[in-house]
Amino acid sequence: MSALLPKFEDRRLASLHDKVLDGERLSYDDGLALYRSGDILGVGYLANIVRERMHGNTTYFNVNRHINPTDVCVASCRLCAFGKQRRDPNSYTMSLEQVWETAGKGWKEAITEFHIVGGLHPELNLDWFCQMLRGLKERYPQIHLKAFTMVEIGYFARREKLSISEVLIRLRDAGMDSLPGGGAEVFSERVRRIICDHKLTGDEWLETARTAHELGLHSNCTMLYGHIENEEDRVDHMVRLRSLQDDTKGFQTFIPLAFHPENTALSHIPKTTGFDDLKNIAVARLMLDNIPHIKAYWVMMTPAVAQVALRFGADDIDGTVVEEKIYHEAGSTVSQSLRRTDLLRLIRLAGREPFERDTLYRPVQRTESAFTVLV
Ligand code: V47
Repeated sequence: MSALLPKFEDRRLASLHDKVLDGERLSYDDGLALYRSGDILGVGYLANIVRERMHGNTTYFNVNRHINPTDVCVASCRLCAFGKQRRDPNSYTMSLEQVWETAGKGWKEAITEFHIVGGLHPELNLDWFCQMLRGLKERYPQIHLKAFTMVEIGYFARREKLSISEVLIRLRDAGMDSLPGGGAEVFSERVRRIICDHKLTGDEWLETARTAHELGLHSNCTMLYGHIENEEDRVDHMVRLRSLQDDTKGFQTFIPLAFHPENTALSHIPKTTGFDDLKNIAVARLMLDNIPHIKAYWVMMTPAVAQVALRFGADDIDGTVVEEKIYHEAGSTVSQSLRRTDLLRLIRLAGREPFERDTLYRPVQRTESAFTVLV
């Protein structure tokens, strides 16, 4: 019998093993113990139990395209290499026609999602973004619009002197179908003061997400790690997301995001390691027991590490992306795009079963040039 029990290098993991097998919620202190453990295989083993209990062998992916309408941003966050000042000759802002044209470029297989985020532009008003969404829906009615981080929503509200829910309702009426998870960074105010002092606070991010969920909109959530945060900040971030999710059930997916330091004001900070990237996936799967999916975003962690992450708690590898600016401005050297066949191969060679999903995790059936979402 004992030969069948896993041997943990870190004895503290043995007691967490019982909790995981019983489906018991892990505490803040358990989260810290996981982060402090050097036994990456033990932590990954525990996370894989939960991952397989929730999703079996299935690994989700989608066929999507990112669109960044502008990189002009009033926030100047130290963590970011993407945002530029309006007078910077290297900044860009697309016209509405350019956004609609860009949306149709760079893909052959029918895509199911546009992922749209951008800088906080001082001159583009809410009406401009509503027109952008309407124009996309007119031209691509079958494509899901996952658009605007909670940070952009908060900025629109301040700029237009509207409430968060008024902004969300206007955008929803114009075609926004759900929201991505960006801009959460780490909720600790001590950390935010240094890495993103002009951004909304952690509480404001959470309240904006709560409002979106109460309006029936789904969103994702993220955590930026590998800068100046400590393990307590990471666990606190996860516990706060978990607690909101207990109330709203609106988060679909958690995406841990590794800080990329190049071309940022924090460029002296070393890059994260594969060990830390896998650890964050695994701890997230174990702590966020009420968030259905954990995404190994291949752009952020490289396709090679994302593939291994599918055995450390992740059940989603994101999509084809097509064009990526946020990580590439910050020094990412991976390709900006993977084909659907590349994703299938990565997933299958990890011994997992690929499942093409739409943004809301419904199955997608496709011929080469069209798709049907099965509901
Ligand atoms: O909001 C910015 C982060 C986010 C850097 O919801 C940086 O499905 C690392 O949120 N190094 C954008 N990270 C990416 C994002 C995302 C990606 C894929 C899928 C989904 C989803 C969401 O990236 C930003 C910010 O939190 N970020 N600069 C940087 N230098």
